[in-house]
Amino acid sequence: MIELNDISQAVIEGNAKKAKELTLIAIEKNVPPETILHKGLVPGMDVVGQKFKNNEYYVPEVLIAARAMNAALDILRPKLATDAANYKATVVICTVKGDLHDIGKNIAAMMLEGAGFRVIDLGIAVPTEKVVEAVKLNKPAILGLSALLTTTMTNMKDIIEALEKEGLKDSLKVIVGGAPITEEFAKSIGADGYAPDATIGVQIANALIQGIS
Ligand code: B12
Repeated sequence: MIELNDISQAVIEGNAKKAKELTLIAIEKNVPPETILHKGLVPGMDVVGQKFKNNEYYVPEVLIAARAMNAALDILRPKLATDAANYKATVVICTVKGDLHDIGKNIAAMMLEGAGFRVIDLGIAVPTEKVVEAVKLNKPAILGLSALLTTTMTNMKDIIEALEKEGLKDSLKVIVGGAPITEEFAKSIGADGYAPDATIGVQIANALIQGIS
């Protein structure tokens, strides 16, 4: 019997091979992908975050754990995805300029995909001009922005201002997320939604596209 704790442990140890193997075994045993994500992988990363905070882990250990987490997410992604014909709306998502944290953004992207959105992921440390370009090109209903650093969260404001300047803001809704973000901050920069986690992100995205259509 596969223990979800073992999956958490593989992330904590930064053992990508084990994290992938255990995720595959769990899928074979019909453990729902959402359960593997929320009861296995995410709690593992939470422990890593705690250890980093308490100076038990340093950047290299965190990086190795993040690789293990992302390797397992790669396996889960197709299991959560919806087929192309049934997309509800397009979401462009990225981590903002100067910020390399992508685990939360990847989870949000995956959950949105699983909920029926077409997700265009621009990646990490994306310059404001690139975001604006991608909005022009893909005309998404929703733009999802992630920032994990207090020094980079202000770049979300720059993006919203740039979209306003180009006359693009009225045609889409912006959802912001990431550990330092708060509801107040989201409001203060003119975002349409704040997602403390990916599940709430999906709920907000669903509510916002109803408002659009
Ligand atoms: C992993 C990690 C790293 C890894 C990142 C690897 C990777 N591929 O992502 C590495 C080692 C590279 C790293 C580097 C650094 N890090 Co770091 N890192 C973390 C850590 C431990 C975990 C973050 C994480 O993945 N959490 C798990 C995910 C699942 O949670 P999440 O990101 O919050 O996402 C959820 C929600 O927020 C939400 N969400 C997030 N984004 C979005 C977007 C949308 C659209 C939606 C809908 C939802 C959503 O949904 C997600 C899932 O539910 C945090 C600690 C913490 N408590 O957050 C520090 C932390 C963020 N890092 C920190 C720091 C200081 C750094 C460095 C500056 C360290 C250094 N000295 O070099 C560098 C900066 C590099 C850079 N330029 O970005 C600080 C930030 C402090 C601050 N106030 O700014 C933290 C808080 C640690 C700490 N307590 O000091 N880090």
